Amino acid sequence: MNSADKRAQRPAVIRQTRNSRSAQQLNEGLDPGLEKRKKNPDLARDQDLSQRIVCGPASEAKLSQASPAAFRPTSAPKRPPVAKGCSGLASVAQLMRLGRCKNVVVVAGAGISTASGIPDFRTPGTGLYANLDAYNIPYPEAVFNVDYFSDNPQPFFSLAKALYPGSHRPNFIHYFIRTLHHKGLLLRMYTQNIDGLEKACGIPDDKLVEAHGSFATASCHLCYTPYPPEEAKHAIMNDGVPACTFCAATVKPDVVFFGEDLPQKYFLHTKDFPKADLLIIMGTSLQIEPFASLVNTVRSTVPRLLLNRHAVGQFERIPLRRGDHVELGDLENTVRAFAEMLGWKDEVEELMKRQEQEVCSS
Ligand code: CNA
Repeated sequence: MNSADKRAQRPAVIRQTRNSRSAQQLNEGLDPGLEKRKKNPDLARDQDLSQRIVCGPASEAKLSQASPAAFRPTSAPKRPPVAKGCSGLASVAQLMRLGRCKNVVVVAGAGISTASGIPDFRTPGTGLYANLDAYNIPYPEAVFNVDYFSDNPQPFFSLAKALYPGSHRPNFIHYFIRTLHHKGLLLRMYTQNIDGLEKACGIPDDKLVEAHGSFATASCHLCYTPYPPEEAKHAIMNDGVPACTFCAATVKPDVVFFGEDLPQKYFLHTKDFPKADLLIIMGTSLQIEPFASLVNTVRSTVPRLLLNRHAVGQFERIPLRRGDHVELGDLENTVRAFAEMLGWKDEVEELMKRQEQEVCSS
């Protein structure tokens, strides 16, 4: 059976692909600025940021076109930090203490794992996009471009070596989310992260949607034949290239690349978001679709709390949507403050200490 037959035999499913507009254009060969960006990586980064925003909801696109500088990593946030004493955090903590939030949806990105020592994408200086020289690629997103991978898997494999689960441990933020689950308040966590730290801290599988896949499984990037994940890891960690046992094409961990389908579990969002009574958005720049638009699908009366270093997406707007709250600053400090307001700090710390000790002693 050839790979086309194999693809035809896959069950009919609803498909949603991971996208940024720039990646889409590159896949379609419609990217007139590519040559210029190859010569000037700074221009590449700035263009990628602004193009990606345009692929969000139309209203957001309008906003970003009017003020593209707001999305540049080096510019100061437009929104001043919220004054102490009347912060969004305190308002939401009060709602939670009153028992008004029993179906909490958490949407997270790379910013929840920087405290575990894993760089995010876009933080200037430390983010992976600022440190890609060593990978010798024409533009940052190439590392997650499936066509580029087909020709040259090495840049992704080099990055994978750093990101493979095992060398990093969950931090207070992950354990805070697990505590939400312990208290019966977590409807679901939607993460863009591929580091596996949500599972490592004990958030159960049925409460977790890893929207951009993970390293837990691996398969052929062409015919999708599954491949033993431990063997793939062994090959990649030893600078080898795992090859498909069926068609000999390169195997990759099932991390979702630009243009690839999101896992079927992602579609739980159609049930979860309308049911949510609180949305917490943490550590994401909300630049990757379709994930970024999820935050617009809760009911209009539902409070949304953004915890991040700077305002992103619709949260840059002033005034905010009624029920929107923003708390800016270092995420671990913010989440510690949140836990304290809820009276959960000791519990989270205890849970974290116990589990991390168990891991150390096993
Ligand atoms: P991003 O675009 O790099 O954005 C991260 C956001 O978090 C930025 O707005 C940062 O300002 C913010 N942030 C970072 N550290 C902190 C901190 N300590 N305190 C407060 N805010 C902070 O990453 P996104 O997740 O939005 O982009 C989606 C990509 C990133 C996904 O496809 C992931 O697969 C990919 N990624 C994942 C990991 C991981 O698994 N840990 C690491 C790097 C990239």
